[in-house]
Amino acid sequence: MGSSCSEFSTPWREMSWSERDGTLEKLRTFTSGNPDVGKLRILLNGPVGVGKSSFINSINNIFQGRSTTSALADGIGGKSFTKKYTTYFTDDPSMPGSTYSFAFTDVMGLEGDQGVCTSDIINAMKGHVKEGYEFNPRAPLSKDDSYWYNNSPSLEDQAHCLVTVVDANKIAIMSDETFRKLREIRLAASKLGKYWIPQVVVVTKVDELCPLVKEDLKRVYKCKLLKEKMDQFSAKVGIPVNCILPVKDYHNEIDLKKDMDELLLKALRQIVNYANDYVKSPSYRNQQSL
Ligand SMILES: Nc1nc2c(ncn2[C@@H]2O[C@H](COP(=O)(O)OP(=O)(O)OP(=O)(O)O)[C@@H](O)[C@H]2O)c(=O)[nH]1
Ligand SMILES: [Mg+2]
Repeated sequence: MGSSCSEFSTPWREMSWSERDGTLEKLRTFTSGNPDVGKLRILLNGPVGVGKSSFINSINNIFQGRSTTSALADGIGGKSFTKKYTTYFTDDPSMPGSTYSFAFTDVMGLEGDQGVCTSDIINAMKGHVKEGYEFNPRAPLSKDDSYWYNNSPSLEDQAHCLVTVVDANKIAIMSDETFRKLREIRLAASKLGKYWIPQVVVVTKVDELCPLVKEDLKRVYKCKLLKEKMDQFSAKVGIPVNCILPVKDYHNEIDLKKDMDELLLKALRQIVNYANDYVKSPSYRNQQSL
């Protein structure tokens, strides 16, 4: 890293850096393509402390036009700070009481023996986990727990896009165990009956990976190191690189920054499109539960 950071002469992915306002407007007025699904549910997962909650807060900041803290992020890594299955809606400031047509579900991080069990994430994906459930790393949610286990989830209870969040700086040192868990979750997403839940990867903390990117976020697609990390992650988990999107979350900024918003909204637009394709597909229209 540091001075050894090198760049491609031209960006390897096209990015106009002037789509924020247009994308924001489209997302503000967007409605789900399936009348049975009011809110597209985006399920976040990934290792502890990678910026899952910060990503939700960042998106909320953009839509509120100011700094917010709805999905509380933690300043100290280690154990997972988020412990409950919690769904976050984004308020529409132009219409008090109403929220936009996408919602994020935040779950506990999955690293090591202090992380959430993969079966809990898989159950969350299928819509079996009820709102407010507190994850227990030592014991996954049981089918017999009728208070917290939803036996007959509707399409709306299920995840419509699985978003795996990873820290750009940690990809090289992620344990085999974490990769195994991520792969298991990915395979489960592809094996839900004949249905395939779309998956997107959000790579956070790109500012910490490379000083040139930290200085100017527009250099993100020129950074060789980041491209290497994304390729590495893609190969290990089996997710195509075009489904992997780098961002810098809002964490210590007070004011909104346009380039950060461009990357965050590019990611959100792809996530919402995939989620909508999923609920719009004729195979799901009449399907009540998995
Ligand atoms: N530099 C930088 N720091 C970030 C970024 N995203 C998140 N952080 C910081 O990383 C730390 C962890 O962020 P969280 O959002 O709490 O992570 P999490 O994945 O929700 O963590 P758990 O709920 O504990 O699993 C916080 O100190 C954030 O401020 C980013 O893009 N860049
Ligand atoms: Mg969290």
